[in-house]
Amino acid sequence: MLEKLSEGLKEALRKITGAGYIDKNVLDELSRDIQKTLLASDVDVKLASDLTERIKDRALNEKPSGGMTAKEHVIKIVYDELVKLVGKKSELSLKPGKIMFVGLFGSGKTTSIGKLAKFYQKKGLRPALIGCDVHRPAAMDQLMQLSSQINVPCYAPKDIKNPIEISKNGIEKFKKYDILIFDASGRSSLDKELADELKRLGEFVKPDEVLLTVPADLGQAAGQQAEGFKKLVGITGIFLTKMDGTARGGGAITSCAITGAPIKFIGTGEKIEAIEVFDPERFISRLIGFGDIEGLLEKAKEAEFKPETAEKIMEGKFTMNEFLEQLQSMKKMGSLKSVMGMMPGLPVKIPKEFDMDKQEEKMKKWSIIIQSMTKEERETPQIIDATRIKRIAKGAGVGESDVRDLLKYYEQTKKMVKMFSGGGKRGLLAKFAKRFKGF
Ligand SMILES: Nc1nc2c(ncn2[C@@H]2O[C@H](COP(=O)(O)OP(=O)(O)OP(=O)(O)O)[C@@H](O)[C@H]2O)c(=O)[nH]1
Ligand SMILES: [Mg+2]
Repeated sequence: MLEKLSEGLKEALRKITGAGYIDKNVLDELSRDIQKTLLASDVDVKLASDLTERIKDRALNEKPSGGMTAKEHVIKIVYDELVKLVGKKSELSLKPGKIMFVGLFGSGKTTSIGKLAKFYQKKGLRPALIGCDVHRPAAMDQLMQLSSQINVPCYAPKDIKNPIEISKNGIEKFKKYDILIFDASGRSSLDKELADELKRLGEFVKPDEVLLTVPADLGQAAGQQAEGFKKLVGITGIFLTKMDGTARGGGAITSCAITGAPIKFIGTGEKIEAIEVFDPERFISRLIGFGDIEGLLEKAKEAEFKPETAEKIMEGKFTMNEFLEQLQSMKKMGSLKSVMGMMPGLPVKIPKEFDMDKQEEKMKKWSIIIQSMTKEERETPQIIDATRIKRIAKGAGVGESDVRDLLKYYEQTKKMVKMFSGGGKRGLLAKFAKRFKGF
């Protein structure tokens, strides 16, 4: 997600870290670099230039606080300003309530409803879905299908054509449930008819949240859509979908932030787990490589990935045991790459081959290979020589080249982990991350 933007910002900051001292020239270059990378992500030109002006101005005129070096101070300013650019943090309610989803055709409403229902389910609340899209018969089927997939009850009658009547029945039917999620109709554009229908439905349902799904691949145009819905229908927040696989996410986020309707969630894939709570500070610190410890631990908890393992990895300990643990939870947790992206550490580039998403077969094989190793081999993989490779391959029922493959990948991963954990808890950037937390 947002790899180019992230790389661009990290690269700009790397230059600061590498500069001899901070002067106007260095700051000018930093501004140019940041502007360039923001524009490439479809951020509005004026927004980007105002931002870099503020960064320069503050860097030249403010004194570093709390024993920070001049470089740390500049990085902190960049971080601060980027956080402001992507909006305010909004508190996520975990109380029972009603949530209505609105959005245009294909913006990801139904998919996001599934993700959110699952999200609340994991938090111990009981969600139920109500289908109010009376215009597309297929919409009801889709919602029904989704609900059975995630084991959440759903009321989506195809024979009732009045969304208010459906809501009424649904609310009555799901009295005992905590979170009621309403899937409203969409249209190809926000016209008066759609606005009226959504308003009427809203007046009846009285939702605690009205979430607008907007696809991030619209770039800046996402903000215009959000503005339109905000004016005509009223929304309490934005669910920014399809953040994966678009280079224009920066434009989508910043333009939505301007509307004042907070981004509450982002969708990062088609799968039901591909949902993230949007928190500007965590989002930016991850983007620029300061890590997202909280996010990492939260994910670890969800995936039943032992927190001790996460901690060991952060401390730079990474034997075959941690590697196996990692392989086994990879499917649930997302790729190693995304997990690494959450770790504090040097803003280093992650090679493409670390994207393990599509390598499930290989991961299965590798798990079996590691399970065929002795305790000693797992703890000190360096001792695995040709004879041992032969034995392990035989035991696992795979070729010797598969074992070599695994050892190579393990070594590479270990190197990456070392780079990322960068001196562990005492590492320079880990120190940074801690310091920034206090602000
Ligand atoms: N890559 C990616 N695809 C997504 C995401 N969210 C939704 N989609 C895809 O976008 C397409 C449309 O999603 P739907 O959930 O059907 O959208 P909708 O707003 O309910 O559409 P209508 O009911 O037709 O108005 C589907 O193919 C989804 O898989 C996301 O975060 N990432
Ligand atoms: Mg739908």
